[in-house]
Amino acid sequence: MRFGTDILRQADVLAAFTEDPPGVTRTYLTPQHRQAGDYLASLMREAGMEARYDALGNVVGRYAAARSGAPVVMTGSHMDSVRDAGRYDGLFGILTAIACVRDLHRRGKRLPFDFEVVAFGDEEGVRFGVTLIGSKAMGGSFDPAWLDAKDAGGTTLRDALLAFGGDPEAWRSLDRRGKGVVAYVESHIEQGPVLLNEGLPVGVVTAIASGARVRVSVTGLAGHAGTVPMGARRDALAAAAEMVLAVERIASAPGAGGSALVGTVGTIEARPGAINVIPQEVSFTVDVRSGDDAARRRATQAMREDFDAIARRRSVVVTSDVFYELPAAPCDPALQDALAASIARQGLTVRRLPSGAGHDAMVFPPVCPIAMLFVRCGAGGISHHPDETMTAGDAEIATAVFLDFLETWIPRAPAPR
Ligand code: HGY
Ligand code: MN
Ligand code: MN
Repeated sequence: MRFGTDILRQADVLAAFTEDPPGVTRTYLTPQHRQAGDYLASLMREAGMEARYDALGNVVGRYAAARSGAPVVMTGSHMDSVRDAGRYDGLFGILTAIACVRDLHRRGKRLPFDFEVVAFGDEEGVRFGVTLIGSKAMGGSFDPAWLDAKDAGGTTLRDALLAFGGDPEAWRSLDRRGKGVVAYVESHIEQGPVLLNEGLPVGVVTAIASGARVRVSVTGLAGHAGTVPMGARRDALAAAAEMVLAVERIASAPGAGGSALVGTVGTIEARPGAINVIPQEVSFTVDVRSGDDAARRRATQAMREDFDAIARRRSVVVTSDVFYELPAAPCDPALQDALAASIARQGLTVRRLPSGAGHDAMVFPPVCPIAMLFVRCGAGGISHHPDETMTAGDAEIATAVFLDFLETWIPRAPAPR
């Protein structure tokens, strides 16, 4: 194999840069972020690229065009992970692009565009609760208020950036709008079962689902678990449990609208957290997705209204704050067709499919047209889990498709945005 075996070996090396071995957890601006960034920068340089950290800790590799003043094509993905993650989410998109450049450089070939490969430092938002930090700065939607966001230890994003050697005040310098970028094309594992179930190694993404994230806080009244009668309680956790089931009910309702509406409560915390005390404070988060923005907004509103009704009935107080909202990101039809043609040239069936997962690509539409190439996941398509897996053969095919796209796609001048 030209690419696949190396890519999986490199992913194994990166998996060792983790905060909680043998699991894979790598969060923003940590020593593990630095280890992964240094390793990826070394792979980029070996492949014939310039590579550097930018002000927000992303690693930016560049393979210059044959001529100066050429347009820019960007790719990349994220080098951070969720907790107890797999080893291909994000990283595959970086490694496959570096493999393409290594092959071009070995053949002494340059492209009709500057090719930028970005390893984003934070897409998952695990440490500071803010997601897509690097890509949003490049896409022009960075909010400087995030610099005051704090991690669990009370460190602000600003201080963590300074400690990492970044420059928090230079976030504007990352903005790629109006900078000659003509396309952003990201490769990523599917993180679902569609390609696996249909026996296909790769697919072309049609759109990236919209998402909203809600922080919910429920306040009741603590009390002695042995003495407070059931009818006199204001149990914050029992109320929150009803709210969690409301999320599931609303997201599962037939005709809830929109393609693949999903709702997830991924985190919940009860305080004081003692076995013999009625919970007084509960905080949890809701993640709502759909390919249809209106359906996602309707579902989120219905959930919040249910939370209020449950709180009234149980005499507790609930607050809910939508702290993250991103519209669905359609993929450019011409770029989709170019990826489809590259897949067809490999003699493969072309399958177009939506992405239920969010990706760095989804914040690039203000910069340029976007597209994504999916590669099959094994183990039922599981992801955000240690069992996440892919094969060297599929990594080989996806990289060959991406390389074909890079060598055949002709950039148009950047459209005014
Ligand atoms: O949540 C997502 O869809 C992505 O993995 N950050
Ligand atoms: Mn992820
Ligand atoms: Mn990802």
